[in-house]
Amino acid sequence: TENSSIPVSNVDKNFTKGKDVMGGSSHGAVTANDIQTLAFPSISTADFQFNHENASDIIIEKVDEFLSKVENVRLVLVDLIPGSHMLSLVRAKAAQKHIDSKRFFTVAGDITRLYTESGFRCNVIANAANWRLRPGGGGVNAAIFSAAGQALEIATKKRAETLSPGSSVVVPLLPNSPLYEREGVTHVIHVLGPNMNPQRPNCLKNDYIKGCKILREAYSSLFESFASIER
Ligand code: AR6
Repeated sequence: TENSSIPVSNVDKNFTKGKDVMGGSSHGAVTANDIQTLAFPSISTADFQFNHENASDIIIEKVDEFLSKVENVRLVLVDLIPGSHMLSLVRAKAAQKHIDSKRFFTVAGDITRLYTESGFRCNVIANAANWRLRPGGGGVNAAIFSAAGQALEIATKKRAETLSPGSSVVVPLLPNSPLYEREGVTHVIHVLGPNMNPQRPNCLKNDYIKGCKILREAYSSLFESFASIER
């Protein structure tokens, strides 16, 4: 599905100032858009039907842990759905925990159009993938594979054939990929989260002990992959 008509709302004021920047850090001040930024969707909470309260607790825990270890990075949780339940849960919990709102915030919009729709540059985006790392299937996976062009499929296959739940793989984009050219996205990180949907492979049948463990591993793996990308 093509969702490009949905406006980006709720965009944090901290980054819109840096709109002019594209590799402009050699002159003058570092602006918000120069900071290594990972945009990520909420893993497992739509098609994979993971409980939103549990998922939002885990996002907050993992974001907090990562930001206290790694400097000069920003994390942005993105959801296409206006008035997203996940985004409101996460925003409330982030405020409660006093997480620095310049380093972690939420954006309502299409993760494949953050720059063109809001002037917000994220050099890395995460994908809530499937275990075969295949395009399509709906959700954010279909959106990212279609926005990046066929080259993403080929580049992905070079890195990995499959993913196990809780793990991730970094795929660099070629400069001629539409996502790179148009949005400034240099890498996609595929992540496979835990699945609670009986119609999808590896269903955990509401085992939230296992499910939460795998979701924690998924975010740890995602953030470590992000930190490992060469600047
Ligand atoms: N931009 C930003 N967020 C989005 C977009 C988008 N273009 N599209 C969806 N979301 P889901 P999962 C949000 O279902 O639950 C796929 O078919 C969505 O609102 O994409 O991990 C894969 O192939 C939700 O908050 O991923 C797997 O088989 C979040 O992205 C399976 O679904 C994740 O929703 C993975 O299921």
